[in-house]
Amino acid sequence: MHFEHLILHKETKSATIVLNRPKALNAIHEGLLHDLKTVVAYLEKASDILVVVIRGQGEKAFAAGADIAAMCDMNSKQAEAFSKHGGDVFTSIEHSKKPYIAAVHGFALGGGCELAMACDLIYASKTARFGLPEVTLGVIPGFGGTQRLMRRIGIAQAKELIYTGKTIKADEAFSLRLVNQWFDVDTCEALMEKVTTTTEMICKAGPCAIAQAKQVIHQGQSVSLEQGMALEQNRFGALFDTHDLKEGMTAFLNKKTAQFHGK
Ligand code: DAK
Repeated sequence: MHFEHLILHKETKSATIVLNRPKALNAIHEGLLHDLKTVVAYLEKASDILVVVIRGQGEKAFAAGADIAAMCDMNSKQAEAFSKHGGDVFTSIEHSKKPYIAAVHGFALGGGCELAMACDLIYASKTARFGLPEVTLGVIPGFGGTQRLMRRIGIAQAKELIYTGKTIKADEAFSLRLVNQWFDVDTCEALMEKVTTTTEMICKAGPCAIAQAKQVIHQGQSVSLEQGMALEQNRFGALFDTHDLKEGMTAFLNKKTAQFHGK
């Protein structure tokens, strides 16, 4: 598949989406959003792909935000449409059956940070810099940042980051629990090697179970504990109708490695 603003690498069971506008630090404009929407929809249907990594092209940035040059002359209607377009694409990542991992090397600011937060896991190299500097431009985060940041790190810390627009390093992002892990590496390639350890573990698990776990955790965020437990019990039961569950449990009892087929 060919895209104008991103590159898709498919490995045996995983895929990597590379945001490919390095001259503009992978800033997100309509064209990149369009490509992202297409590739996410394509990967959703690709039964051979079990986990997806997103990274930026080049050593400087994951993505330095929404494209300021493209936004500068928008009127309110166009801006709202742009915000909705980005919001919908990022939500399709959050709602995907497959885990998405943001591999952040360099700047993940504004829309770049929002894209990372739409992913399930965020791993960072020591060069990573996170922030939502929108207010310094006279705007607010428009791709879900006001909502996802507080859900990830709590309302007080989210307000501080959003009101100040400050940029934080990988270790601080880790202590705020914005990122899952940061690694003492200074190249994107070295970060990707670290990320591979996790993608390989996910690829060995049952895809139906991963999909259900993702959905239940996500839906559980906005319901009561009782409703969340009921959801979990329902999905737990449903997995007993899958071949994957029989395969996983039979393989364990026979001391073999399970061969899952995602059904
Ligand atoms: N947009 C467009 N171009 C960008 C960019 C961006 N976000 N960030 C960097 N670039 C471009 C620079 O203009 C420069 O282009 P040339 O001058 O070479 O043509 C090139 O990338 C290299 O950048 P620098 O020369 O600035 O590189 P430095 O290493 O000196 O600085 C930096 C790196 C990341 C500190 C700096 O580039 C920077 O501060 N960039 C902007 C960061 C930022 O403010 N990001 C947040 C963007 S706002 C909404 C929808 C969405 C959003 C909000 C509302 N609605 C519609 C309501 C989201 C908003 C954002 O994400």
